[in-house]
Amino acid sequence: MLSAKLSRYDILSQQEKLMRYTIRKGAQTSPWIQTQLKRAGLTPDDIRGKEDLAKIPFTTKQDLRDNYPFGMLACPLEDVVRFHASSGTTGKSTVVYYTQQDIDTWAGLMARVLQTTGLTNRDIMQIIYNYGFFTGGFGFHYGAERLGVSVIPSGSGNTKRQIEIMRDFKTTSFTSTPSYALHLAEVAREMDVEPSSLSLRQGVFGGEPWSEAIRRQIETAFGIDAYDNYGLSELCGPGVACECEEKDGLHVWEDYFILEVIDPETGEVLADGEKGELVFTPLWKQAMPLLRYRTGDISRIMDDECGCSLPFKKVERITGRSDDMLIIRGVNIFPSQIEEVISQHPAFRGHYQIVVEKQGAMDALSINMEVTDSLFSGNIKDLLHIQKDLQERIRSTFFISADVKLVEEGSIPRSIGKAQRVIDKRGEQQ
Ligand code: DLL
Repeated sequence: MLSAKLSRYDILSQQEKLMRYTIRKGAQTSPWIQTQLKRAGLTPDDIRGKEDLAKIPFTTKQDLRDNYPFGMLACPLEDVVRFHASSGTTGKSTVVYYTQQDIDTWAGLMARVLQTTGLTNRDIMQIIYNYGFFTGGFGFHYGAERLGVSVIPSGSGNTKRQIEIMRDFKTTSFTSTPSYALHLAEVAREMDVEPSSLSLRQGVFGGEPWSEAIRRQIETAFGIDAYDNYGLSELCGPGVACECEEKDGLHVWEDYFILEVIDPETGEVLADGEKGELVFTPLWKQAMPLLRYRTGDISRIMDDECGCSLPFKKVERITGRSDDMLIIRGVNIFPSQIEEVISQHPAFRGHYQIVVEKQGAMDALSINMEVTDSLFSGNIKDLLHIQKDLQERIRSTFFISADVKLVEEGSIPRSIGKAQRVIDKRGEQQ
C-alpha cells in the first residue's frame, strides 16, 4: 500500500536494482527467460542499467500460447497456489500462475488502487466482476479486504439482484466493466430504483476501453465519482495502473513495473509523450516472471506533473489495442476513435456496436447506436437529422462514409463482462 512517501529518485533506483535481480533470478529459474536471453546472446551481466533493457527481445502473447500450459513456470508446481487464464477467443488460452507471495503482492497493488481512488475501511464495495479464471473478481476482492473495505463478493450477472443488494446493503462503491455499469443503471430504472438515490459514492471501472463520455454517463446516472483502472492477466490482473482524484491519466506502479512505450511496427522504444504500445517488465513475480511483455495496448506516458502527491508517472487512458485497429477502405481506425466522435452527440447513451463487412469488393462500415425510446415516438425528422449529423461527423473525421443506424434502447446485446463493440464480418465473408 502507499504508506511511506517515495521520491522519484527512490523509485528509479529501486527499479534498476529489482530489474537486475529479476533478470538474474529469471535466468536461473525460468526456462522461458533462459531461452529469451540465449536467443539474443545475452547473459544477465549484459543488463546493468535500464538503458540495456532494450537489448532483450520482447515476450508476446504468442510466447505464452506456445508455452501453454506450464512452460512459463519458474518455480516448482508445489509452490503455485493459483491459476488464472484468459478465455482464448483467438486461439489457445493463456495461463498465468501465482505463488502465495505473488498473490500477497497483487493484493497490495490492488489495495493501492482502491486507496488512490479514495476508498477506506468505512466503504462497502460490491464486486461485480466474474470470480473465476478472469482476474477481475479475485483481484478486487483481495485488494479491498487488504484495505479493510467491507466486501460484497456478488460476482457478475444477475443484474436485478445486484441492484437489490446495493439498496439493501447500502453499498457505497462498486466495480465492474464500464459497459456493465451503464446496464446496471438501466435495469435499476426498470425496477423503479433511481440509481442516484442509492448510497453509492464512487466506482472503479476497467477491463475494457471507455471514453470520457461514458464516464460522464456513469457518474451522472449513479451520482458517483468513476475512476479508471488498468491491468492484464499476464502481469497480475487489475492492479497495474489507476486514476487518482484528478481523473486525468492513470498512475503506473513504477516501483513494481518498468514501463516502456514502443513503436508497434518497429519495436523501437519511444520517448515519453509519444503514443505507442505499452511494454511492461514486472519486478516482483515469482511463479511467472516476464521480461518486456508486449501488451498490445496503445497509450502514451504523460509528461505533466499530477496535481496529486503521487510520485508515479501517468499513462493516458488506454484507447485500444494494436490488434483492435480496423482498416476500413485503407483507413486505420480504432473503435475508441469512433466512440469519441459519436459520444459527442447529445443523443449518445453509451451503447453502440460497430459492424464492418464486405459489400462486393468494398468494406462497409455501419454503426448501430442506441437512442432513447422517446425519439422513436416523436417526429421522424428528428431521427433523420441525428442520423445525418452523425454520418457527417464520421465522414469529416475519418474521410469515409458510414451507415449510422439509430436503434431502440436495449437492442444491442448487454454483456456482464467486457462489451463486444466490434463485429467484423469480413473474415467470414472471404
Ligand atoms: O481485464 C484485468 C482487469 C480487470 C483490469 C478488471 C481492470 C479491471 P485481461 O482479461 O487479461 O485482464 O484483459 C487485459 O483488457 O490488455 C487491455 O486491452 C484491456 N483493459 C484492461 N483494463 C483496461 C482499461 C483484465 N482500464 C486487457 N482501459 C488489457 C482500456 C483495458 N482497456
